[in-house]
Amino acid sequence: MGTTNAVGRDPLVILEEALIGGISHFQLREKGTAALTGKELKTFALACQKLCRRHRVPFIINDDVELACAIDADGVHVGQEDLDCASVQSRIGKDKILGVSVHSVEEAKRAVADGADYVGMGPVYGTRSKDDAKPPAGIVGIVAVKKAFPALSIVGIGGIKPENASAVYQAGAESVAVISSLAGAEDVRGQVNLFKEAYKGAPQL
Ligand code: 3NM
Repeated sequence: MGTTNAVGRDPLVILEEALIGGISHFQLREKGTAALTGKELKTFALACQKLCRRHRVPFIINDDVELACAIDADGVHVGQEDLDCASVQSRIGKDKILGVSVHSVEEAKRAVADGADYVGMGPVYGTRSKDDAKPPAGIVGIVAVKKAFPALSIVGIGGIKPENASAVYQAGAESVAVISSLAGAEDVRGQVNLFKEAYKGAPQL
């Protein structure tokens, strides 16, 4: 999530509610024309990090390896179009979390070879939160990557809500990454709980 996803609310309040609700990880993804940059972005990132640390939740930064290194974030997430994953791994060090967006078994294979700790697969369903999102792929990609790499942590992303999350978990995703369904929820804490319920009700194959 980033500041532009907060739909008129204070993004730090949304984050804190989500943390209290029990999210396992937080990724700062500050994108778009209204996105914070430079000093303002760093200040915002530090505020997010402080909240995450208080709740002992890993704080991951999307794309911006420099910022992640500067503030000692817990990890970095990169897309296929972004920096090369192996060089990110060497810059952040092996003790940090490295996530990579993948869309096929082939991309997942490379991510694993480059040292990714998890892969993000999406968009599973239709999304309005990413301008350059690919067409929704459903859960088939997750099933294929899970079959090829049973031990790999797969995070489903794109249009995921409590109502459709069970299918994503059942397909083999260890977890789901969500923007609008949480950032837009009236009761953010309650929404996190609904995701947890969906997880409990969907034992992995
Ligand atoms: N990445 P929402 S889809 C950030 O397909 C992002 O890799 C995607 O937001 C991918 O939960 C996406 O609002 C947006 O659909 C997810």
